[in-house]
Amino acid sequence: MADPTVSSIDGKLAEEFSIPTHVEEVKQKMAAFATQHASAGRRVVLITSGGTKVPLESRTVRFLDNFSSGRRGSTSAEYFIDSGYAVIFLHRHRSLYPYTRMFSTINMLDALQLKGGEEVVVDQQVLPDIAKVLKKYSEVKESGLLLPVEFNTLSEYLHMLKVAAQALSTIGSKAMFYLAAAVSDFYIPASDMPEHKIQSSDGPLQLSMKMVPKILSPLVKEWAPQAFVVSFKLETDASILLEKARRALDTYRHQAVVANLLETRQTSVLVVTLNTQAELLLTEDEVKKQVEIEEKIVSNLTAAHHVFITQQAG
Ligand code: 9Z3
Repeated sequence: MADPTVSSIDGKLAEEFSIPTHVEEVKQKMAAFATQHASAGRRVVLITSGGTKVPLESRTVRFLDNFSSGRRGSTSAEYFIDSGYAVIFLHRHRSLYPYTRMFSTINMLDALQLKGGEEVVVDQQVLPDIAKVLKKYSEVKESGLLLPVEFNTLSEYLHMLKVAAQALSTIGSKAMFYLAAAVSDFYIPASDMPEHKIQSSDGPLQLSMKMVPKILSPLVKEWAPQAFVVSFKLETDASILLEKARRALDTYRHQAVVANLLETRQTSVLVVTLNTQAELLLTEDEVKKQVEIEEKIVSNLTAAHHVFITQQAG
C-alpha cells in the first residue's frame, strides 16, 4: 500500500510547485548517464548545490534567497570525480561550479593582457594555476564524468530532484545522493501568490508562508529506496546540531547526515550515521596548506558507500 505521507507530498509537488517544461528531457539524460556509467562499473553521485530561490509574486520581482555559495557542492564534485565517481551536478544557476570555482573572485579582464594589439595572453600572476586546472577540466569534460543540471527556484529544485531520484533508481545501491544544497523551509504556493508586484503603497508587508514538503521522505522510501543517501544539516546554534542530525536520521532512516555550523562549515563537520559519529576537522597547518574539508568528507562517505554496497549485495 502506498505510504500516505509520500502520496500527500507527491500531490503537493504536482499542485503547488510549477513543473519545469524540460523536466522529462533532463530525466532521460540523467537515466542514460547513470546506466552508462554503472555498466562501466562506476558509482554515480547526485550532488545538489547552492541555494533555492522562492518567489513572492508570480511575475517575480522579489524573492526569498539564502547565503549558500555552492562551494561545498562544487568542491565535493571534484573530489568525487577524483575518487572514480560519475557526478550529476544539480546546482543553482550561477553558483560555484567545479574547477571554475577557483577563479570566481577574479575579474576576467584583469587576468588577460593584449600583445601587439590583437593577441590575448593570460597573466600568470593573476591566474597562477590556470594551466593545471584547465588540463583537469578538459580531461573531465572529455571523459563525460560530469553532467551539470541547473535549477533556480525551489520548484525547479524539487521537481529536478524527484526525477533524478527516479532516474538513478535503476542503478540501485551504486547511486549516492549528496544533498548539500541549502533548501528553503518556507514557500508561497502558486495559488496564494499575487500575480503582480507587491505594492509598497499597500503598507508594511506581512508574509504567510507554508512549510516546504519534506522531500527526503519520498526520496528514501519510494523514489530511490536502494540508494545511499546523505543529507546535510545546517545550524547556527552548536548546542542543537547533533540532536537535529540524529532526529533527521531517525525520521528518514537514510544513511548519513553531514552536520555543520554556518561559521565553521569550511573547517569542521560531523558525519553522523545511525550508530556512529565522526568529527572531521582541518588543523591550522592544513588550513595554511589550503587542504579542503570536502576532501575528508568525500573520503569518509565513499568508504561508507563501499561498505553499504557490499552489505546490500551479501
Ligand atoms: C549545508 O549544510 C551545506 O554544507 C552548506 C554549504 C549550505 C552550509 P556553501 O554552499 O554552504 O559552501 O556556501 N547544506 C544543507 C542546508 C540545508 O538546507 N539543510 C536543511 C536543514 O538544515 C535540511 S536538508 O534543515
